Amino acid sequence: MLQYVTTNEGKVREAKAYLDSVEQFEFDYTEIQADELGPIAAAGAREAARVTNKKVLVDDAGLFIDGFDGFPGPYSAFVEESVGIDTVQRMAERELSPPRTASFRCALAFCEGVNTDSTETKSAHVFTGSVKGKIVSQRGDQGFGYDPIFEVDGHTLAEMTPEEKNTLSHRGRALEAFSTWFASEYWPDTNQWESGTQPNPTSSNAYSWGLLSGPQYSSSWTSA
Ligand code: ITT
Repeated sequence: MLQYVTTNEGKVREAKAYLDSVEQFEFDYTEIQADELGPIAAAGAREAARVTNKKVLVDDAGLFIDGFDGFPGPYSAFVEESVGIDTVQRMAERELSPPRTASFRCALAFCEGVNTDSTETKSAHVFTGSVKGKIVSQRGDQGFGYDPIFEVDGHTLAEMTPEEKNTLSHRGRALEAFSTWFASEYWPDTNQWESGTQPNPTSSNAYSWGLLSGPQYSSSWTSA
């Protein structure tokens, strides 16, 4: 079973709509200060895996508004909690001309604990997904966080079910990249979708995705 390390039930709902063997795991990892989501998720995954010695996934996400140079980006949680999404939408409406473009990004970091022959924590693998959209007045009552003010192809993310959101969202794309890599890594000789991280068929289209590389994590998977 994969442990989805988050306090956010909305993220878990979307992960469960995509992967079979995943459960919410509340672990308070240290959030490092960084401009990008990948290193934050990777450091969190390594810490959670080191302490628990379980297979963990850490999901760090953020809204990057083009006209605000990517703000709130890695500070999205702080901004949502302190001023709220309505204020973000009104700021965008007041300061920016339409179409008020933005992207939502997700970095999903996987780590599986410590090496058996040493006490070293294994590297984290980081999978990213992003989706372009625009900031609009609130619509819809599904989803969570910034979903009501983020529109993609004429619908806000809050107007979609978790399954619909997964087919085009930042998280859906990161989950797709992760599950493809995970199946090839753990069941290279079998039908990769037989067990474990079985993707929901509605989400199995080819998506754009990316792998990050750096000292804290490795990217041993290359694009198909
Ligand atoms: P954890 O750190 O415990 O996972 P969190 O909600 O703080 O929970 P993030 O730091 O990744 O997670 O989220 C940053 C902000 O972006 C936060 O305000 C979320 O509500 C929001 N957010 C994350 N994913 C989102 C999504 O798919 N749709 C809308 N808002 C999202």
